Amino acid sequence: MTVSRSDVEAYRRDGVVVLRGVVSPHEVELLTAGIDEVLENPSPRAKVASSPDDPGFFIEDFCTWRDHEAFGEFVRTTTLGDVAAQLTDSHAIRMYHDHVLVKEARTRQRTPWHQDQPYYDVEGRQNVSFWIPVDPVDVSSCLELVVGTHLGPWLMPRSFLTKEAKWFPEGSLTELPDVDARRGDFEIKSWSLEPGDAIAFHMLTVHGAPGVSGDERRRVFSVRVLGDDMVYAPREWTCSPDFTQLFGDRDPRTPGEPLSGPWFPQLFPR
Ligand SMILES: O=C(O)CCC(=O)C(=O)O
Repeated sequence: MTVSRSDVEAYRRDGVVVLRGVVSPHEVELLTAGIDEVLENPSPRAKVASSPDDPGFFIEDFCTWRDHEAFGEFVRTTTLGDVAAQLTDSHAIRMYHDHVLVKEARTRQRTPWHQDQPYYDVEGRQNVSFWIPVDPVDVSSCLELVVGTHLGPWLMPRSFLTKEAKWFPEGSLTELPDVDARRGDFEIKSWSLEPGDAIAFHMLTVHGAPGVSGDERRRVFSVRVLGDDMVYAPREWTCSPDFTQLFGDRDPRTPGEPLSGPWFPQLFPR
């Protein structure tokens, strides 16, 4: 799987690039089956991210790939590790985690603007999140990403619905700008996507998403991967996803070291 020079340059310059047809039809089938299983039987980590009066429904789940064989096959066979190695100039790529994000038809709830890395327990710059829809996504319902924000700074993470500072302490990071109030001041990217397409973005790229209109369903599997300089950075607070809850007192990670163990398989080279 060779990524074009212009896609690599776009990723490094903008912190986001769209990759057309990078997921095969069989892989789309696997991801669809896995997502539908998660919807039937969410994990204890699942969160409803829409309010009760929303005409639709937004649910997220995390770290589900080991519970669903369809996701397991995807993780064992995907070539996205090779893609990430090229985007990040890494020799090796490991899985960090999966994230299922489903907005049912007519979901009004926006995904607020945020960066992902401040919620995580990893440091380093060589990383990629792949946002992979299994349904066609119109540009009006697509993830939106603010070009160049992957260069920093880290911005204050808050809980999506109640806006609480549950990660970094109040005042310790700059607040996110009000992107919606000043959209003209930012370069914002989003696309219409078909199953098989993916958006690759950096864990510091500011992104958000509208609700979904009409009868569209927006089922997404996202896989987050780590390149050469990414290391475990334990925090004093509970991160999202909360790996400590999965590991109990058998956390295989060493502070300052790359992640290893069965939750973090190497995706490239195989
Ligand atoms: O799918 C969404 O609505 C938001 C996605 C997101 O925030 C992410 O993939 O990190």
